[in-house]
Amino acid sequence: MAPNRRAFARSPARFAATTLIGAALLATGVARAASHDIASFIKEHDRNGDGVVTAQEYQAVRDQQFKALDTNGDGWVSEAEYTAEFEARLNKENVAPERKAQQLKQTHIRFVAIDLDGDQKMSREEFMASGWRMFGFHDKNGDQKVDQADVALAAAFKPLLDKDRADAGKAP
Ligand SMILES: [Ca+2]
Ligand SMILES: [Ca+2]
Ligand SMILES: [Ca+2]
Repeated sequence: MAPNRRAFARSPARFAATTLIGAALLATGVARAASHDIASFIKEHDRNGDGVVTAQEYQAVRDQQFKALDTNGDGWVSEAEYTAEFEARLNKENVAPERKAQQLKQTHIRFVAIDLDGDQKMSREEFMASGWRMFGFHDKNGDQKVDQADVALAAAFKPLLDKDRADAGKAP
């Protein structure tokens, strides 16, 4: 780990970013949506359409995404570039204005979380590191592939996670 990254890992900005993301994920019910999220992840990254996202395939798609995000081609992605891409997607999907404003706020939180050293530039390394965290999160059985086996695992654990949550809500 680079020293500047280590410093940021301890910094209040980093803490605030990860806490906000945690809260946002809980609010949207990440456990409930886990199996659905993996299915969308496969749809978005399965380049050859065999239903499996290999690590190599993911790397290639992620590389392409970074290039597309870096619209002025200076080798890093600014928050403006990052937001513009997301906003274009929301516009295409005809998202309601109030939902759009909320989503753009999330975009800022995501940018801060990906920009590990806090220099306001999303480097390729930072973008890839964030991608591998996501890949690892979806690869439930840890075989370096994301496929239906991971969807099935997430679906199988869903009732357990839901039960934990229900129990947590009960008085002791
Ligand atoms: Ca594939
Ligand atoms: Ca950075
Ligand atoms: Ca897997």
